[in-house]
Amino acid sequence: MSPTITAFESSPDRGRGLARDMPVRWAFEEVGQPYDVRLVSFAEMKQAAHRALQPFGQIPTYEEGGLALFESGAIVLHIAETHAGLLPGDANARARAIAWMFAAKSTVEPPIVEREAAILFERDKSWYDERLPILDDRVRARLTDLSRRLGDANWLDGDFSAGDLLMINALRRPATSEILKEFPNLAGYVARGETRPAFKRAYADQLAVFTAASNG
Ligand code: GTB
Repeated sequence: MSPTITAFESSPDRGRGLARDMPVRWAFEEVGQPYDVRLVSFAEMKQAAHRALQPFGQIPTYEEGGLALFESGAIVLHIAETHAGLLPGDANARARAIAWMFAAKSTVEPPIVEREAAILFERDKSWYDERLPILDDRVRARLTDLSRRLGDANWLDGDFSAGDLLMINALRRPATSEILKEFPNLAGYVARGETRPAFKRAYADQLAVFTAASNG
């Protein structure tokens, strides 16, 4: 039986692939694993049945057989560990790819998300104009180091891995788009990820959900 994930019934990102079912869909597509999607409304996400799968009342979740998982990073790691294609076979290279997954989630993504939250929720606050440049610089500092490490390589460490998948996913957030332009190699890195056939299939599938909801 195929695994089942949850995604927004009607995504607030209007089908731009910014919600966190996107990296999970992308991972499934990279490894060639078919999957089912159960769409949930905001109200359903907050109910006990969904919270039993996702304690914070969010998407995505993952269910297969006796296993239920939450956290997009943990789900991508599980997919990568149980299928060929997203983690190297060599033990040391595999450990390094997993380190890049953690770097994406715990070093690069947090300042991006913090900047995004300020833009969305603090625009009318008295401190906003002073705070935004501080948040810009925190993002810029991470991207400076990442850009230096990537250099002119295609991917972070050898072949494309789950580390690249999560890193590109973090860099795709709109809060990065202006600052990303200052780092042409990172902009190219994101574009390379987005041209992968697996990315395109995942993107099209989540866009189809939004389009169907809009037309329905
Ligand atoms: N750490 C968790 C993970 O990685 O799985 C975070 C999951 C998460 O943030 N889920 C969000 C959610 O369910 C959707 S992705 N939110 C509902 C809630 O908390 O009540 C975050 C997201 C939402 C919307 C946009 N957007 O509109 O652009 C982008 C990203």
